[in-house]
Amino acid sequence: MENAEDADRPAAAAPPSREIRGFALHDGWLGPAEQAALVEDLRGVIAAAPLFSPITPYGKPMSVRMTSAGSLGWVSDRRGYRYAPLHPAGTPWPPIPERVLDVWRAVSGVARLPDCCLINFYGEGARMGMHQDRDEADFAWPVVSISLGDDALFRIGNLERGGRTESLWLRSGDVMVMGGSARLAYHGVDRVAFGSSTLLPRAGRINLTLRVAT
Ligand SMILES: O=C(O)CCC(=O)C(=O)O
Repeated sequence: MENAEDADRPAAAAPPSREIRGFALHDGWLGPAEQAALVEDLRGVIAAAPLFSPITPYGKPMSVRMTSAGSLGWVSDRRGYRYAPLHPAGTPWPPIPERVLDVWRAVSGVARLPDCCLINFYGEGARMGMHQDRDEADFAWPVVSISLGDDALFRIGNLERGGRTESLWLRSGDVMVMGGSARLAYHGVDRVAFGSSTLLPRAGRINLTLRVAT
């Protein structure tokens, strides 16, 4: 078990291949075999904690389906956005696969491990509106994103809603660290190029975001 001293000690982070507005990109961090192994791990997670279709607190259905691994999962319903210890079916979330934690260890630059891995599944036509990730207790911890499957057009905004934005394509195997000045930047996914990857047998995109929620 991690003690407080270990948790505080920063870990060395692999240098990113590029940085856009503080979003640190590791292009093609995971090779095809590693991506396939991760998908197998995620099949186990989804068997224990099935994907569900969340609704926003305003009653609008989200187009992505989601589930989580870890001691906490992110949920959204009429009661609001929050981290919850149980899946909507009332069961605990399965542990975060070790292979996923290995990515965090390599790129996050911190020794504390995430307590939530949010799994977003984008089927045909799914997207994610511009938002900030701000349901976590302490924004000093980064969020690490892993992309698997179809290419996604990811948009980066500003610390306030609106203003000039920049977009980039996230491809299968790409890893991105949202920390420091990027941690509270608005971001979203405008569209997914459905069928652009052969990683998932019926196409689609999986995005994992690793978060320290508490
Ligand atoms: O799918 C992505 O690349 C972004 C996901 C995201 O922004 C989120 O889960 O908060």
